[in-house]
Amino acid sequence: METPRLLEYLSADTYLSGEAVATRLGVSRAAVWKEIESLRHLGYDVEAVPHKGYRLAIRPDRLYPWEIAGHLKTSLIGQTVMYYPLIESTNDLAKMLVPGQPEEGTVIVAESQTAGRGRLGRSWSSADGQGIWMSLILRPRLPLAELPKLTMMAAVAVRAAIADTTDLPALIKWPNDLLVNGKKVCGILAELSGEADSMAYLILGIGINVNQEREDFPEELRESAGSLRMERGSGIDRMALMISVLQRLEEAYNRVGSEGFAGMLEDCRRFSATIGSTVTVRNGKQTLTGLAETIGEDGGLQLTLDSGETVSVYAGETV
Ligand code: BT5
Repeated sequence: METPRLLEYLSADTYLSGEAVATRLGVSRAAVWKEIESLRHLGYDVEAVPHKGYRLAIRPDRLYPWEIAGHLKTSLIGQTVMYYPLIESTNDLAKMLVPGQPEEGTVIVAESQTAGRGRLGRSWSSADGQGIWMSLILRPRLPLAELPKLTMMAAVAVRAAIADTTDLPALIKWPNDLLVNGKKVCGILAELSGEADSMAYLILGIGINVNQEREDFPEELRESAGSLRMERGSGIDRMALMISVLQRLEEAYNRVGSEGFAGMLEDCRRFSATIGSTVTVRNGKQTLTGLAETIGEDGGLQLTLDSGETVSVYAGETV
């Protein structure tokens, strides 16, 4: 999608006459009218007042790349944003892009997904215009064994962004969920793509429930899932949250690059919903129940089993 040229000229504070717009764009008045119509089609409320001209009254609640670019202060993450009103799954598209060696930091964002995915082929409910459904393409120069820690890095970054934008205290449910008041508000799906060496791509799929109401979730999720709006009791500015997510991701990624994972893992422990509780972890055919003691330097969740034995698990889900 191309940035509508008119947006450069229209503002919320002043009126600009049709003639002035036409001169600046070097087009006819009729062409200006057509461009105004296409802006309206994108959801912009362009006010037209006789003898005064045009004013941009309201910007739509859409995650348009040019709006993101206007606010973003990163140098890697989100420098390219691909936007889709409707897509099957942003992770699927990211995987298709990878053979073409996309720029590291490329973000794919959609208003709605028809086949949003969780882990193990589970589906992810992606209500239209009410969440942030995005995939980030990274090319970390790290050994393969370290890559799972980047899922936790994403959880730490999104937690901070939620705190910045909403003041809600999100906690990290090991390894890839964020909970607010016990409700799942975010899930992360990390997938490796490309050559299975240290130059592999990592696709971080992030789904954040932002402005849904209870009825917007399928019935079977209404007990376990929540949105930031439901937990805060008022609507959330998705654009502000999106910007904060990208900025926090860049900070976290830079920090891992310069200092390694220690600080990030410390944040993971500090904001953990898992440590200190008795949890059951399912990992393939294995199911382990024990007290979650801590998250080790290797990213594993350390459990003390009933037998007294201590084990570390590196993947799976806590139930
Ligand atoms: C996850 O999987 O939590 C990872 C979800 C990642 C979604 C993003 S959206 C952008 C990108 N593109 C994609 O196609 N996916 C990523 P998992 O831990 O397997 O949890 C999946 C389970 O969470 C489902 O089986 C449901 O029980 C529940 N669930 C589904 N949709 C949900 C939602 N919107 N909010 C909370 N829980 C949900």
